[in-house]
Amino acid sequence: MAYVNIEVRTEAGKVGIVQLNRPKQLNALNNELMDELGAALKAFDADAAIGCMIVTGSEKAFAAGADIGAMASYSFADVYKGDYITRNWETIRSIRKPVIAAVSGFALGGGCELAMMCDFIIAADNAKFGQPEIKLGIIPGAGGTQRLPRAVGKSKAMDMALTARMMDAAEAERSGLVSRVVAPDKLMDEALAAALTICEFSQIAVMAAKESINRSFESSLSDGVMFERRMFHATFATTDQKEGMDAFVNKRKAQFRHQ
Ligand code: CO8
Repeated sequence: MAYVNIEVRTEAGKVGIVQLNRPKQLNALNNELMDELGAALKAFDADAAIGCMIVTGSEKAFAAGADIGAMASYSFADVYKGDYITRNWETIRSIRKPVIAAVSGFALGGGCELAMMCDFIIAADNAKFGQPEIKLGIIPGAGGTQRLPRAVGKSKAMDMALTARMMDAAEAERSGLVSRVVAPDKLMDEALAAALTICEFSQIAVMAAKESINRSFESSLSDGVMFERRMFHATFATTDQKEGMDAFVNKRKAQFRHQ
């Protein structure tokens, strides 16, 4: 597939990178971009050589939200019956390998929601997160009212969604929305280093850890712990578990074969 709204590349043959590329619109998310993003991530997910993915934007904007111009004239019937802004926003959730969001600049509305759909967020110190949909007479529609309170708690999520105020990178790190903050010129290095670290581990264990953490958001504590226990048991069926433990015992570096 030839991409127009994103740029796709790999690093070290192991990390798949998707860069949103509508700079004039601050990477506003439209159907075409979301189709391309979904296709690129699915292709990386299916590629045995790829162990981790990074989604990023430009220095000024990760993404300033859904494309307001494209949405402006739609009626309730259009958005409810049609597939606009629904058909392809959730593709990223079906990706089984880790996806890191490397966020610089604005991550607003659907941009903040897209970052939150990734597995974790590394932010540049100029990042700004927000759910300003209320200013447009709408509310968040791609999980902002659900994932933001899980990430930062009710009070901050209400504050952001109801007043439209933006959260800077320092507050986002304090609040647990992002895992690390670095200088803008170090953002991709930091994300890449994290991705390459992940690539060194057993892909089966990495996928099982991701699946188990995601399960915690969908289940009771006891069900989640039981799910984790069974996944933990299952890792003992892999050769990677034998390799990882043998390498530790014999004081050598493990060579995982993802089996
Ligand atoms: N959509 C379309 N175009 C945009 C968007 C956007 N979200 N954001 C910025 N742009 C465009 C501007 O129109 C402008 O274009 P032009 O140069 O042709 O006038 C260009 O990008 C640069 O923007 P600004 O001149 O405004 O740049 P500033 O640095 O002055 O301001 C801001 C940057 C603060 C980011 C400002 O552009 C802004 O407030 N943007 C809108 C932010 C917003 O409201 N986002 C939420 C959108 S709604 C949403 O995301 C709902 C998601 C629901 C998903 C549901 C799926 C199922």
